[in-house]
Amino acid sequence: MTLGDAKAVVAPGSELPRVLLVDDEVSVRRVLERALSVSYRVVAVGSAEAAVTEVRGEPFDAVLSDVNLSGMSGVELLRRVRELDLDLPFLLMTGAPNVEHAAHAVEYGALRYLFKPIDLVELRKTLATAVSMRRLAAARRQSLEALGQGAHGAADRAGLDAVVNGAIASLRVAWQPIVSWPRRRVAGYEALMRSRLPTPEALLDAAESAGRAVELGRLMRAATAEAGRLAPVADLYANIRPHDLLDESIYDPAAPLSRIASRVVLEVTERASLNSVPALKERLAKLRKLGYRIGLDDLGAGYAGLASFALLEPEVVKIDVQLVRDVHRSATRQRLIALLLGACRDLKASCIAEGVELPGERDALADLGCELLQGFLFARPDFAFPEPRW
Ligand code: G
Ligand code: MN
Repeated sequence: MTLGDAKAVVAPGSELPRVLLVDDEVSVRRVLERALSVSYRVVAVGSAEAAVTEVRGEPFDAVLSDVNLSGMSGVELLRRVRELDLDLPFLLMTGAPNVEHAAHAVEYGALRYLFKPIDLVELRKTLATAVSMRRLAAARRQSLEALGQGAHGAADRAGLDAVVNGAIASLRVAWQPIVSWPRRRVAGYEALMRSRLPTPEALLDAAESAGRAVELGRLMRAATAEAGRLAPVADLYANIRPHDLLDESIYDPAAPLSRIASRVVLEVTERASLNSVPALKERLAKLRKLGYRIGLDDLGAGYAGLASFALLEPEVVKIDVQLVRDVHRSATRQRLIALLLGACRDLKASCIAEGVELPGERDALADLGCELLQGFLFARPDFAFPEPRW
């Protein structure tokens, strides 16, 4: 190294990218450690458990791991690493090539699958790519988060599973009162999903991407039944999506929420179309036979709201915040809400206006004859059943 060399001005070791090398064979560790230590700070460990401990400590720029570790496979180690670090590039090495296994590993987020004996030129190239990818991935995730997109932040399958597992472990039910304004009484509480992800939408998106939306729905229904036992009033409102109607467990009379079905309004929100649910009428009939009432959520927000009205024949209709906002200042909104209230009356559905934030909105809705109201004006959602402000 000459004085003119850029590396010469860097304090020894301080700026070298850190690589975690995991292999239970001492000889492999020794060879690779020696080969890489010129360009990397290598931490070599002999077991997956030791690797997890290392990842918990100082951050690494890449992991290079054997596929067959005693006690834990390389892919399993990758999943554990993703619980701690969503961006850490992961390279797998194997002595026994297996295409199926390689494809699986790559699906879960292994950047490369290298075959032993390791070609050191290829390894150096791959590691250099990995280190720059790590920096890009972190920057990309931060900018997506700043834009409010990709809120779950996972870039691969192992990361997604880790995010969904963490979110599901932190799943909680928040409650928001639905009030009868003329009576100054709480008419029910809506169960709202909360987790360590920033919004319920982020959790739903992550679960959907991971193919676990049905599982999430089931867990949320069970959590609603469990938390609902402490409710100070009878009526509980639970949100379901069209895919939940395809889950047989929702029709199981022994399911936790089914046991209290006569207290529950299932609010159906349309993310996917209700038209994609086969035998919808029979499914709704089964739910009603269990004792559930059916609610149509967010009427006025989507494209298919009125069609859903006809498909669901709901007992309860919730008018979306988009129609409610500033209703006291808009004759058009007043007319539209009056129309919906008329339709609800004719079809014997009760009607709830949601997203009420202003006294003016509350009074205009009351004047129109909408008695059931929900929104921040009365109470924000909270884990302990919040008392409304009157
Ligand atoms: O569409 P649905 O009723 O499922 O939506 C409930 C969501 O609306 C919850 O996430 C809740 O926090 C939010 N919310 C409840 N009350 C208000 C409100 O008064 N204003 C706004 N903007 N959002 C509300
Ligand atoms: Mn709802």
